[in-house]
Amino acid sequence: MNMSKAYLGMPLNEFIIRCQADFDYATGELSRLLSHIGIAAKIVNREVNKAGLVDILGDIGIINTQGEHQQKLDVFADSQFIQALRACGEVCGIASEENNEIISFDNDLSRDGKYIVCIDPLDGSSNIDVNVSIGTIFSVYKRISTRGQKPNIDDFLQPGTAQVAAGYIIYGSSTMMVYTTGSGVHGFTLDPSIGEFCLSHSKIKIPADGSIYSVNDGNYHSFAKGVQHFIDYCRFPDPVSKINLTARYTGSLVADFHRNMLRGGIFLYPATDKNINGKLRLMYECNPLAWIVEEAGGLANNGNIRIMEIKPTSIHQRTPLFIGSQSLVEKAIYFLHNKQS
Ligand code: P6P
Repeated sequence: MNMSKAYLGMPLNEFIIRCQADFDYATGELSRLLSHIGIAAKIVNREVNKAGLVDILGDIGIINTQGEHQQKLDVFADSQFIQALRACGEVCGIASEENNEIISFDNDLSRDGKYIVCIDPLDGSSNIDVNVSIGTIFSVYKRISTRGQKPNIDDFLQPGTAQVAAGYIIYGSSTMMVYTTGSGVHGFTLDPSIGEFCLSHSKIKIPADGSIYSVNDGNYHSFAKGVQHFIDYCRFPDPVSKINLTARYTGSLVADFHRNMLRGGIFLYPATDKNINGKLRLMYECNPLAWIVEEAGGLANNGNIRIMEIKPTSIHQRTPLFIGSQSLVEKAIYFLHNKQS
């Protein structure tokens, strides 16, 4: 779509449909899929916003595939996005953080679906009870297997470069949906008075330089020497440029990423003693955010290669993550490879 025709305040569904013309193969299926994600996001948002008032807070005593305590809102969000994606009829199956195996939508409508979705229904859930922003992250691929059949694992183990859509919802001081389909990154803010996501950030670009670094400093001792040297660089003013970075870390990936997208900065979750392959998951955290940041002019790397070039071997595999403003990610990778002692 000619972005000049997009006006601030334009509702998400209208924007999606108008952009549909950008895609040779789009005959409305991707538009319908994204619209259904928006519907589920509004429902999850309603529950997140009143989590403190109803008995939906807290731990349900179940450990998920990641070995993390499932929170009630995690389970609710997972069910809402599964329901919405099954109902849209364009998705034949999903991989979700909350479910060990892929979920095939085994009904006539969905079996013919053209897409698969990888999703973290509610990322940062440990922050739910303390009212810190949390988020949903999703990634959309075209299926490889024959339409009409159940999807198989190969439909899901595609590199991030094969994504056709990627996005996140942040449930924060306001609720926003940010996504890309390869024609830039666009942000929509939920207007509760009309229950619509409305265009608020058109063609988001991450500042090439940034003054924020986001890392769990408690892991400093177990980082590789190059990472420790990069963090030391961030902590002290650059002797030449005198740039002095600011540390910001919420423990909620979507919140830290979104702030850096708008202000500039780097988020890093390197390998640690406890998570030797990093903590964050490739398929439904790192790949979608990597495409979004690259579309916005930033970089996303695992310390050696672009995140989106990693060939997946498991739907829940983890990866180290360095993501954000180009200059800071390049600097981090430089330290990682040249300051190892
Ligand atoms: P740590 C939340 O559990 C999460 O997956 C991301 O949202 C967040 O960036 C990260 O883990 C925080 O991990 O080890 O710093 O608490």
